[in-house]
Amino acid sequence: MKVQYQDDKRMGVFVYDFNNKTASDRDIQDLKELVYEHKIVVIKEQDLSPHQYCDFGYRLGEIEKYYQPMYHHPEREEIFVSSNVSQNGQQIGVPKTGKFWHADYAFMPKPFAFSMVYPQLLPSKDRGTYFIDMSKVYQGLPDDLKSIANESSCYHSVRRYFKIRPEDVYRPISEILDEIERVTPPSKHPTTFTHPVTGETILYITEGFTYQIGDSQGKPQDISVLQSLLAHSGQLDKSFKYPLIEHHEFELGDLRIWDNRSLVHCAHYAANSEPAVTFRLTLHDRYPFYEL
Ligand code: 7UC
Ligand code: FE
Repeated sequence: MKVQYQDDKRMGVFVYDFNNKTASDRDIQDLKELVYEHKIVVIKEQDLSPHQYCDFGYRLGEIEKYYQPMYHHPEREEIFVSSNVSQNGQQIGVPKTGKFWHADYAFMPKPFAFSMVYPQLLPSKDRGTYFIDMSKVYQGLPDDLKSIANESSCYHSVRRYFKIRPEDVYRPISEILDEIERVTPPSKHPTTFTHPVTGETILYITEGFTYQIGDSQGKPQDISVLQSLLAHSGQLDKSFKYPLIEHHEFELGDLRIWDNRSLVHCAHYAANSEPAVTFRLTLHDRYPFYEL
């Protein structure tokens, strides 16, 4: 495999000449190290069946399938399908997923170390992802916010972005809301944690999932503190012009892997409804998600 580095202004590296079939264990190890160090790795010119994609995923870590079957690929339940295309009148996967600032599974007790997205069908333009490096955000916080963040924890829930399923039609909304709280009760994570590999301090908050900040004991704090931390991160900037926001576009054949501990992301969809399909895999590595 061949690694193409970028200038320091943008995250990520490109990897060419990578073939999972012939890759050594050393190559796989190198890839993982690139993800930790550069946060985004785009492997170019990939041509993988769903099975080959999963084979690759299993070499990088422990794949965890999404908790809701509605997202699953019909042949491989490990693959999360984001798609606005129906086949023979049947919707596969879920349209317009992740169109809000989040980190994958932040609302769960153990979020993923790595997320990978492999586009299958792309609109002619405007399909990509916005990313923010939350370790950079932490570094830039004023001291008073830094110490508040270091001494608090946050609560995260999927409730605002839970997607109504076809079978939910005609159900009372209160029943669905109760089900969300039962199946995915809020998760509590420290507001900052140390990345187990890079040692960086991450500000772990997302506009989509984080709904409350608590003191060191978890007692609710004024919401304005969380709002102010979110504002510093750029996640409230609807124009996406905030300096730490990076837009990374997709090209067919790209397989993107990113560090889901340090980055928050927001999917970017074309305004029209051109067909778009991506396959996602989410993985754990052999480290705890965070060290306290
Ligand atoms: O449909 C979606 O946007 C899925 C989202 C609520 N969860 C993605 C994840 O992995 O946290
Ligand atoms: Fe996501």
